[in-house]
Amino acid sequence: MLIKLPSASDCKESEVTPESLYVSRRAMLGGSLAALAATALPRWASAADPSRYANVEAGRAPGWFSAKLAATKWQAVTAPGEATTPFKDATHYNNFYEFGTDKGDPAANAGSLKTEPWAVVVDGEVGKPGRYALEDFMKPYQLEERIYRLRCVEAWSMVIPWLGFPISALLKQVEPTSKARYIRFETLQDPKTMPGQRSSFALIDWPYIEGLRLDEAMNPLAILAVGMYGRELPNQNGAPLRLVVPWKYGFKSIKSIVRISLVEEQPRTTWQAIAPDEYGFYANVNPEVDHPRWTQARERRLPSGLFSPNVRPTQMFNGYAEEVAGLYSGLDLRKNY
Ligand SMILES: Nc1nc2c(c(=O)[nH]1)N[C@H]1C(S)=C(S)[C@@H](COP(=O)(O)O)O[C@H]1N2
Ligand SMILES: [Mo]
Repeated sequence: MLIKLPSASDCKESEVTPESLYVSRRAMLGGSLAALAATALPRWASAADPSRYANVEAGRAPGWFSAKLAATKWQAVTAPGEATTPFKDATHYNNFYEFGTDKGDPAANAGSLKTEPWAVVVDGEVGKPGRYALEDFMKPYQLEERIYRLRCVEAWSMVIPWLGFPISALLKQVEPTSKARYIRFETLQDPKTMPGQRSSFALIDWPYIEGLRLDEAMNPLAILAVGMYGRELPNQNGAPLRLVVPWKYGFKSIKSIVRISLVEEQPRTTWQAIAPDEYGFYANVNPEVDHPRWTQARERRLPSGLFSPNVRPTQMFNGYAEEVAGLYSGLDLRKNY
């Protein structure tokens, strides 16, 4: 395959689509699914500044989610000076290879994902392992709105208002043993509803796996999200439960989680397994450490077009250095990319 090298001065979409190079387009079968529901005023409009949520498509939240929403801590973390990415962009420009390799594929195909009922297994080095219905899994947690920058390793970025809770709260519930050093996350594996998993060409060894060091997972910025833009997660964004780690490249933020394990050894994560020279376990956003094929010094903030590419400098740890730099003191970030 011919790979066009981007010049150092730009990061156009046409030149940086690295992750999809690894997943065959021929995998995609089936057509478009569920017609989108009509736009409606979100139910929670009174709970927060409604102007932030103009044009958010109404979802079909399960009862437990609606109940939680009423007790949400709105704007628990904001992104000062940043405009929230329009809902339309955040839900129609996605990476979710289980549903295809083009940015529009997840929105077109993820309607087949069945998110109810949904079970989450917690196992490994924990005092309290278990298998929970999502509704029960969520019981102990208050939802918080976290407005975070999301920076993909492909050099585009967004600003998304998530609804979730800190992983530290989960760890308190499940009681990691003294042997636990990492947390490992696993996405649903279901070739029947995930057409990308039916491909015999894709290099991804399904299911998608991600992981964090335990101290990274304990950082208050690391959350598990069940919603965004004041509603439940759309399927293409990783419904019904996903990770969000805002100081790391987007591929760490694994979608549609069915299993969370506390483990002794560093997990073998999906992108690291595919191309270890390009994608590391840490994957901290770092403008000074380039990807072998393009610069990471800049990013395209969506929405971004030919005439207004909206390119801006990338910030160390995606702008969260104050909160997370201490996790990596003494670590060579060039070697541990
Ligand atoms: N299971 C799974 N999780 C995934 C991915 C994926 O392909 N499969 N893509 C990752 C990548 S590369 C990015 S940039 C983010 C994108 O999240 P978004 O589509 O909600 O913006 O999801 C991440 N989580
Ligand atoms: Mo990504």
